[in-house]
Amino acid sequence: MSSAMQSDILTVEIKNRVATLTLNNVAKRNALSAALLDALITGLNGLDTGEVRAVILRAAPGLSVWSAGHDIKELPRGHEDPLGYSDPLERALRAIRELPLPVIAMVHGSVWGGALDLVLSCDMIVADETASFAITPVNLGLPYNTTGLLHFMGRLPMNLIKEMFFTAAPLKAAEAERWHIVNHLVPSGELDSFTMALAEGMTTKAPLAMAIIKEQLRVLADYQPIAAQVFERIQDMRRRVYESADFQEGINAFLEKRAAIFTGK
Ligand code: LCV
Repeated sequence: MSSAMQSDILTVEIKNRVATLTLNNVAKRNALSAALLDALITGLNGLDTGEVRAVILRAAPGLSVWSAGHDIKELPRGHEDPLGYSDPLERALRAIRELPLPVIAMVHGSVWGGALDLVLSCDMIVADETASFAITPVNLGLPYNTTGLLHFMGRLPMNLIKEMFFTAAPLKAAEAERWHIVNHLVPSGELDSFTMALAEGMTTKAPLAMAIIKEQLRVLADYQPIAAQVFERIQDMRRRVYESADFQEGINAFLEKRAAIFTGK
């Protein structure tokens, strides 16, 4: 049984109770624009019909970039939290985390910035030797958001988190396997078949039990008590960063295709 929803930047194909969502904005390296993220959220929300039992999120075949991360051209420019609760990327992360179906990120190519938060929000990650993973706010002068940092803290050791955030350097596939970022690292020729087999293996399991266990794990992992005063202090510190000249410089440098020169102001 196969059906497909076609939009120019995201496709949804359903086969053997597995829905495959493909990021398809090749020209923009699957930069996570509001349009692409809204299509992703719509695609995900259309799957909870009982016909689908597992989801694969992938990029179009053959791309060297899985996703270039948040669309930098759409980042709010100062005086507004660049990764606020209603940002399309944050809505997409919640859509994946709250979907009552297992979601596998299938990664071929490089993953940048907020796309790493997206991949880590999936329930499992299968990658091949071309995969790499980078988190890049220090390239832009952007104060990453608290929810996002908690996502990383729930998955990775603090020393790795700090190295990745402070260097913005891509972590290569073998390193990602060593740090257990990926569930499986497989040869690129086997990536599609391995991932589909993993997904299909879950389609015969009890969907109600799977959905409630996923939700229990989400609620328990996300339960991070934080004092209101601490949260307000963090938001005040973040505001000073996203209102800084450095943040403007970071975005301008990307748009002008040049290296940024940060002054700490
Ligand atoms: C808009 C893009 C992008 C893009 N946005 O191709 O993590 S945080 O906090 O920083 C968060 C806010 C976040 O996710 O920020 C974004 C982090 N992403 C990055 O820093 C990656 C930026 N992109 C690149 O470094 C390169 O594009 C890569 C290495 C991904 C691919 O390089 P390649 O040479 O293959 P181009 O750079 O030529 O990009 C092709 C087109 O896609 C646009 C880019 O502007 C270009 O458009 P034009 O053809 O109009 O010039 N593009 C790429 N990434 N994140 N637009």
